[in-house]
Amino acid sequence: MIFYNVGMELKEKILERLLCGEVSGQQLAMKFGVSRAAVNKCVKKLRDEGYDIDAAAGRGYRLNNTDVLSAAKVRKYLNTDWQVQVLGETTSTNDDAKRAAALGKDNLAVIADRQTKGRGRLNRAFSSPSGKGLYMSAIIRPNLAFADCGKITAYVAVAAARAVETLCGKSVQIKWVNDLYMDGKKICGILTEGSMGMEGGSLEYAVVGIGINVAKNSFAPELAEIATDVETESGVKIDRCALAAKVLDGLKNAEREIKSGAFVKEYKDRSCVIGKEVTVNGDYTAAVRDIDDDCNLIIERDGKTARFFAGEVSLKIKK
Ligand code: BT5
Repeated sequence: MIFYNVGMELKEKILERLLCGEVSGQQLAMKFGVSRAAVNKCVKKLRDEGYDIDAAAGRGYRLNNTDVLSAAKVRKYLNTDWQVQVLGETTSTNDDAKRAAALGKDNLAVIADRQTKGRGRLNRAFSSPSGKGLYMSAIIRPNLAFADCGKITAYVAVAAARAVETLCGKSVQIKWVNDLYMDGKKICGILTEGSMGMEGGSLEYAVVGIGINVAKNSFAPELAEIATDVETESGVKIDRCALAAKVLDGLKNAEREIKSGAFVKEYKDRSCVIGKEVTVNGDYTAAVRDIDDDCNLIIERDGKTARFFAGEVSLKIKK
């Protein structure tokens, strides 16, 4: 059953209904208490946005193409309660979500078809071309003390890995701390930003930005060596709306899982760095020994061990 939000535009409601199968203009008009002309106008708008909608005489409207990003379609797949905003283009969905979080929004996911200034950690660029990936930032407000906030990115990595793996059937590894890999190449990066309450010393909100290379992509030469996409690696075309919903559903237990650390075992099991030789910050070579219960990295160099928090270092796995 579909629940229509009171604030939803008629166009979105019609799209949501079309996603469930063929329906006549008359049925739509009656269902939403509007005129046939209003329905026709919305169908025209949807066609202008790229939806391929047939209108067969005596039968009704049928939606043919489905790989279009839309809030209605993400909602169709969701099993949990999220507000979803879909944009054609934006600079960075993390910036959009941070602005909304500062205004008090919660449970909101901002998704864009492309980003003109998608970014990773330390302001590094994250390539975000149209039609190729899922670029999404979600506002979460788990009640966490400062000490637990370092685990947010790791938790999101596990949620995203599970979602991709469920939909494409191919296993996903995690490169500490925020990258997802398939067969030795990066398919996804995660950028967590947030705000701490000054008085209580606890998290006010976190914006978790997730960029997943979904469809076959021809990466620029400097990226082609290290990046890949889910379709190339698994042979499966994942629907971006279904993927968005799966990731969001997986974020719903953030507070409980981060506090209990229940996800850490899976984070470690998926690690592609434990036991490997790595280059740290492009500077020196070390061996990764373990990841601890707080998701810190433990390395060994010249017989001495050192522990790193998320964000402190960048790793390159040695071949
Ligand atoms: C990340 O940082 O990979 C985090 C990326 C987060 C992107 C999401 S998309 C939605 C939200 N809005 C944003 O603006 N950001 C978030 P980091 O680990 O620092 O990796 C950055 C490095 O990954 C770059 O320097 C490139 O080497 C590489 N890279 C850039 N684009 C890539 C892509 N599409 N796929 C794989 N690797 C990429």
